[in-house]
Amino acid sequence: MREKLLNLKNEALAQIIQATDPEELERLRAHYLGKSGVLNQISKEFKSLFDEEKTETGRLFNEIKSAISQALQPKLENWKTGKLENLDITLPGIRPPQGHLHPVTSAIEEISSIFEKIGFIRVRYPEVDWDWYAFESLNMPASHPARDDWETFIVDAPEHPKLGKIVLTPHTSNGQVREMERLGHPPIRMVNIAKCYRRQSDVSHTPMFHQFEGLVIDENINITHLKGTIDYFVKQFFGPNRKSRLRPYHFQFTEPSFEVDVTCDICLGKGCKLCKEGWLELGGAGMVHPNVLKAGKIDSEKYTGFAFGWGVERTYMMKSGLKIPDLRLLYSNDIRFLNQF
Ligand code: FA5
Repeated sequence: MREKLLNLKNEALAQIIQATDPEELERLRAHYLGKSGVLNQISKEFKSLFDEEKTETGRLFNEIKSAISQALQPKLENWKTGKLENLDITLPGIRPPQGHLHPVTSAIEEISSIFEKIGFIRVRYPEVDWDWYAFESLNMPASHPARDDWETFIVDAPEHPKLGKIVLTPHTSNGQVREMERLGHPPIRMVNIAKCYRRQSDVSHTPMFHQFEGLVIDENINITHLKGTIDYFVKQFFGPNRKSRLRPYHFQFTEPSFEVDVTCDICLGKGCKLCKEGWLELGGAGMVHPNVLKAGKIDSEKYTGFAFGWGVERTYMMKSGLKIPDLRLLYSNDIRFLNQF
């Protein structure tokens, strides 16, 4: 009996809350509280209860009857008088909680659109790829010491007779030869943005991060095109008062190779406590090595090209006003941190 009464109460209150017109409310009142309504029918079953149960069940019965009546009455009154229950239309609305894109996703969208404006095509290549594309075709034969820099995760799977082992791509440069194969011939202007993986974790390294890789191949491409493209990106992404510079460096797949720096957002190149003599390191770049063009079956006598590859997270951190003390925070899924962006 107790179960039956409690279920009845829940069912009645749910129907009253959902009722949208006075006729429905009247029908519910008759159904539950009327002379031949459900509650009166139940009260007839009281006779069969033991004496000790009668008092307890009677109290519950009265409570439920008055709960249903209290839910019905004001709603019916309001309909009759034309007043809508608890509704003050002069109060400001309550904004429903609204999510937003992850800062790294926003950065990827911004980076893509900056390069697309000057004719680059956004592409995406596998994040789990063959050794051939990640290393061998990039002028890094098996057991070349330069490979160590990429601290690569190798998948425990059978090797391909020609393409070698399967790796979690440690950089987006695996897209270079893939893009040459896709298009077959220059001109090539790609921007490849994808996840990369390395066995690294500290304040400036995450085991999973993103890179964006630019690759341009055509006739008569030289370093001035590389520098011009970098300058264009730096002004668009960081602002017109920021500058870039190329520093000599070494990568197996570019010759000559550079590291690209951008002026510090605090001191704008003068030098301060937060930067190295006014400059922050953005990433690698260089002129595509002839061996890489050969691996992509492109005539290295006729065509030249440049490439660059930078971390999305680090590049985003160098934007004015963003001070992220630990890169790993970006992937900690802490809503208090992410809400700030
Ligand atoms: C490379 O990965 C080269 N493939 C870049 C390149 C492309 C050079 C084309 C020449 C031509 P490097 O290992 O320096 O280079 O990484 C490039 C950038 O990726 C770094 O500057 C940094 O911004 C980012 N990066 C590298 N490892 C991590 C990591 N564990 N966490 C976050 N960002 C990282």
